[in-house]
Amino acid sequence: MDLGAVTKHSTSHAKPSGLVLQYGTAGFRANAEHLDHIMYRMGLLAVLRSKQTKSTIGVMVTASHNPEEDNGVKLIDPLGEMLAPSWEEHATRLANAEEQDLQRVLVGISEGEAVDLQQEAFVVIGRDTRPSSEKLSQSVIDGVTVLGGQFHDYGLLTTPQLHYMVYCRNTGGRYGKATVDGYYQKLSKAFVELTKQASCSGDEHRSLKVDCANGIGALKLKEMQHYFSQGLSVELFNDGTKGKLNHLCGADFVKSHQKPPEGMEMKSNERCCSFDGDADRIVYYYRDADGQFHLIDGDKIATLISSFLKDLLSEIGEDLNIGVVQTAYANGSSTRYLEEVMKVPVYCTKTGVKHLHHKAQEFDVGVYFEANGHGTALFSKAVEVKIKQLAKELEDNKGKAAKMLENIIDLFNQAAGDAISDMLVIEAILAVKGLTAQQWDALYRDLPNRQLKVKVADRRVISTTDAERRVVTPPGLQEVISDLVKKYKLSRAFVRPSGTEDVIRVYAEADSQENADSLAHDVSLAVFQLAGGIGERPTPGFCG
Ligand code: 16G
Ligand code: MG
Repeated sequence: MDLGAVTKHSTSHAKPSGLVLQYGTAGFRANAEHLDHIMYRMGLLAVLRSKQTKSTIGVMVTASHNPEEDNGVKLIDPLGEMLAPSWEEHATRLANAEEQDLQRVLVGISEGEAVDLQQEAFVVIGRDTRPSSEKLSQSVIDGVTVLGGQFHDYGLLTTPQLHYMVYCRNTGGRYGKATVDGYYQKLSKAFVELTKQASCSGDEHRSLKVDCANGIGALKLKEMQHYFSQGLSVELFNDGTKGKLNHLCGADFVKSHQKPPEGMEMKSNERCCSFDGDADRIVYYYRDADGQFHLIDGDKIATLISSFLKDLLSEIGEDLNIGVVQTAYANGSSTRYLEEVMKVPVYCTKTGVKHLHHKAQEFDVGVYFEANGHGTALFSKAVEVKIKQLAKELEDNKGKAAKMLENIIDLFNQAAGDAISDMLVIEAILAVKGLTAQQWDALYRDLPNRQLKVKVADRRVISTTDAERRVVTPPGLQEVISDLVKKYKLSRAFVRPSGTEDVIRVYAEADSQENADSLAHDVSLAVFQLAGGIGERPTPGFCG
């Protein structure tokens, strides 16, 4: 390690003294102006991680659904997964080291992790369409090169595409070709083959309206659409030519405001969906004949997918287990439907994709989705091999089911939740089953719910247990919440510190919207009073 060079280059990526940032749920996020030193240092860290794992590591520059002025960065581990937790801690320490401590912290990480400095390092880099992203990704490259790492800069990519590239590169091309074209071809081929099986069930030409949040999803879908146009035509809105990234549009806006994005013309009963700013989340929606808006969120996506997979798995009859993983935000109706009607086991983990992903890997087939639309399905290697073998050997119904599963495996991005891949899976399932968005939506009715935010002096005063469903500290808060919940029917509420914003999040659901709002408000007040609220007290009707 040329520590002199590290320090010398660091002066042109100087850390504003005193600035402290955390590697949060999905990496660092802040106003883009505060991130130059973070990018340089994550370049350094990616090299150490690459040497340690003897694998390619990814660095993605994006702040997902955050406002355009923000940016962020996260590292991608060898199998396309989120960075290991112990390295998140290294990332935070390295990011916050003052200039004079940088060398010491870097050496500390390298020695503590027994990194072989002679080992080669390779880092792949991607970025979203934010105006700040290009310059920030140059700073990552500076960090990589100063430690002697090799790199490939993919330029503009969706976050899941970079996960895919990392996974391909570390599995010797078996998963797919590590190029954008390789990604388009792999997914489109699987999609077109799957939907061919639908043509026997009276196929009409399928079309879908897509709100791209004025982000990278628009660019990539434009490039990709001719690959799958035989099966689906997409009409793009908020494609970045006019509007501002994530502003009044995108999956996060639609889910949290439960209304359509600006800039999209919706006729009644047309199927529409929204991506977020880096295209790793998707939600669906439509307007009914009375003009009423209906949201089809990640929970309903998980239900559609797991029900389809469960039927195919029972058709091939190999006693393969399927599990669904959700978080506390999953609508109570979805959990009840999955467990009681579909008889599928459901598990709850903490918020954040890494937790869901990890749990889903315990099953032969693990479907995970957050209510906000981030998710995918994972197939164990043994299941994949079995299915491919059956698909090759059999011509009967079992063989047909195996062929469909084979295509589904190829169509899902197994490295990360992916709006483009999920969209194609959903469109294929709807086509094969001959379902409209309304029929899909009618599987169950969501319980009315409300999410609020409360500002507190220090959000770390709230700690939780039981997959964030119960509060441990401050003492007494859980008892108050439990008493409030008892006042309503079909009710549930929980609070947790956000991993991406300096706030406490409050979630409540109940038998009516009025009751859900009132419960959310009461719980917000309790948080404000018992957890050191600052600023204005929550008032009824306040929609944080
Ligand atoms: C990040 C997470 C997302 C989670 C959200 C929660 C990833 C890739 N993204 O966007 O899964 O739902 O944070 O945000 O893990 P919060 O902690 O502010 O509620
Ligand atoms: Mg995102």
